[in-house]
Amino acid sequence: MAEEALILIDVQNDFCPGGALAVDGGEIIPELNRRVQQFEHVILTQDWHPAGHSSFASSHPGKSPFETVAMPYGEQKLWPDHCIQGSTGADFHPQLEWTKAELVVRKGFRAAIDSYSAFFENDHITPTGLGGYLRERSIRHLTIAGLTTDFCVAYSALDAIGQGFAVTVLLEASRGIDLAGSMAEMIGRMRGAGVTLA
Ligand code: VGL
Ligand code: ZN
Repeated sequence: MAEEALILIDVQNDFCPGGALAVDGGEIIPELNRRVQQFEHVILTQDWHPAGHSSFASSHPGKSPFETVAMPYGEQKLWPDHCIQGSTGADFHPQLEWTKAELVVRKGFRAAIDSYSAFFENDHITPTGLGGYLRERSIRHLTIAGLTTDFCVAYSALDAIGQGFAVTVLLEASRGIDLAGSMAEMIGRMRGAGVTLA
């Protein structure tokens, strides 16, 4: 029988108040904990960058966070240093009850390329392995929530649809960065691709 899974995207301290790239991530923790209880299978992603990662503005002299640079794989938005491997900022929010999670997918660990999506790096070619893992386990329906709505949640949802999964995104259990209209744009793209927005 087709199985379903809950995928929580990047519910990490650096995306929560006080963190390096903070959105209102703390607000959604109680709702995420309720969802974790409801699902049999829970998977987490963890943004996991080496120090000096190429997505950090600090790695590009003269550039500031939220500017864009051309990378060999396309345009890349630059961010404040965040989610550095082993740092407190990269830890999951302390109130997130994630003990039962069956898999933690780390992404963004290659210095030269960023990865918003849980499925592919930002070249849209290099897989994380999650698609194969889910298929092998006969998981066909994904419910996705977390941080941030307009980047890692949205790109994960779009790639999941592209991989043939049925996808629901829990907007009320997600929070976005909203740079230059990115919330409206990415919600529109998700709706257009056939993501169920709940
Ligand atoms: C994210 C920007 C940089 C996210 C990760 O989790 O949405 N955004 N790295
Ligand atoms: Zn990142």
